[in-house]
Amino acid sequence: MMPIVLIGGGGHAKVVAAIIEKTGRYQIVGYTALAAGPAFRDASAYLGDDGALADLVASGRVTGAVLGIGIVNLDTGRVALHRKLLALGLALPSIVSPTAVVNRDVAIGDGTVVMDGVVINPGAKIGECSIINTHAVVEHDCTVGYGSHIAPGVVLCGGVSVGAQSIVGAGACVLPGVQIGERCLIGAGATVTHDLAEPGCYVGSPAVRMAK
Ligand code: JB3
Repeated sequence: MMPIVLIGGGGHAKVVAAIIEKTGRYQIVGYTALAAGPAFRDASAYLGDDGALADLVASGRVTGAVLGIGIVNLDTGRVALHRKLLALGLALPSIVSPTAVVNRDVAIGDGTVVMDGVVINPGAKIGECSIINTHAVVEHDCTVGYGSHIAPGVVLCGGVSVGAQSIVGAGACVLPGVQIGERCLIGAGATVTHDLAEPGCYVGSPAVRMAK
């Protein structure tokens, strides 16, 4: 089993750790975070902040890493960490829950996590370093860009595309063929009925852009 380090010690890491254990394919050596967090009851699982990563790699204690951070701002958080982990030469496996339904000819990028109860249908392409969160539906021929987060209970209808570093909030619904651009934040429960090209925050049904 590949010895891995989990990045993050909060709520999202707790769920990702449970899914990793269910896959039975990885050994979680521990986690790094800004401070010890609730992800693991065993205090010794906390390996320090990211400054500890280089030694963990050099000693051979870990050969892979999984991003266990959910909501962080688009600029710094998960994407910056993803690049840092790659630079350290760590493998970044994609983690797919055994309870997810991932159909044939679906592509899932490295470092992406697919959580419990997700359905991904044929022809869908999920980019690297993304989160497809609990019970989301990603219909046929959808694309989800690099470093994006599809929150719990979202429905992406057929042929939808979501750009890089965008977040589709919990329970939102995106209608067939709609194109959402990069660095968009879609509010929870929104209904997206037409293309949204400009980065920004969109809320409501139909979703409209929030004034800055
Ligand atoms: O809504 C759902 C289902 N999940 C939410 C998820 C998507 O986002 C969850 O309820 C939370 O709102 C959030 O989860 P997350 O990212 O785990 O948030 P929080 O519980 O605040 O924990 C953040 C963790 O990231 C803490 O352990 C921080 O120490 C850690 N962290 C922040 N920046 C970092 C860094 N850890 C490392 N290793 N490096 C960092 O740069």
